[in-house]
Amino acid sequence: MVQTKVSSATELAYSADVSTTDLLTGKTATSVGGWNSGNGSTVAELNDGIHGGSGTPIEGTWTTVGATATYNVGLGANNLGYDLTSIQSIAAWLNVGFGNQGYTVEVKLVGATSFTSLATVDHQPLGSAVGATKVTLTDTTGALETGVEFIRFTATSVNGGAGSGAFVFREIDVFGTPSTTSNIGRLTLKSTGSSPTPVIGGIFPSVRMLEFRPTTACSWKKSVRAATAAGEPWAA
Ligand SMILES: [Ca+2]
Ligand SMILES: [Ca+2]
Repeated sequence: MVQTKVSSATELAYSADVSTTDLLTGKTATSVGGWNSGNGSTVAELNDGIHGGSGTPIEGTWTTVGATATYNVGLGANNLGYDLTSIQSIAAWLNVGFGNQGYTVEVKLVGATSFTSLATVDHQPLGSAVGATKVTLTDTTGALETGVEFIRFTATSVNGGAGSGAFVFREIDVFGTPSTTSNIGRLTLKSTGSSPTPVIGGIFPSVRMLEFRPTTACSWKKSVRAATAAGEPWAA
């Protein structure tokens, strides 16, 4: 996970960077909660493709600590979800440090029953001044995660709690391509910490049984593998 963080003392510095073609374009959050709807702020402005101007009414989405928005990015062309290639978030305001930003990202993979943490962002270079911030999340592997069907953003406290710890999102853009590799049946181990590193394969001495749960109706094909090494239990 690579977090690229930039900032500007010019409130509208990143106006031209908002995308109108990312995965959230045209989508309505499937679940929302906790946002501040005062002064014209709406949740829809998180992903409406518009940065917006200065001052009120707010042309953006005013956070509260813990406010959430969940989006269904879909199953994609291959019914395997999406490979997320990057996420871009822009915050901006004319004073009181509302151009700083802090949030978490979680994803739910196709076939999964719960969300898992993808990133924690904390970018507060403005102090209490006017300005804008932009964070871009990428990964050296090319994909932040594969097989993603849902993505959830949760605002966290900024400015040391001043202004109720709030800020003003101007846009969140999520970029990706339809997955071509299934997460179903793939065993993925991740290290702990704020930036887990996926490890595919390896030795799993404690694994006795793998359960495969298809998300759509399918037929099973029995495959028998010849034993190539002593002690391979699946070849019995
Ligand atoms: Ca917007
Ligand atoms: Ca957008």
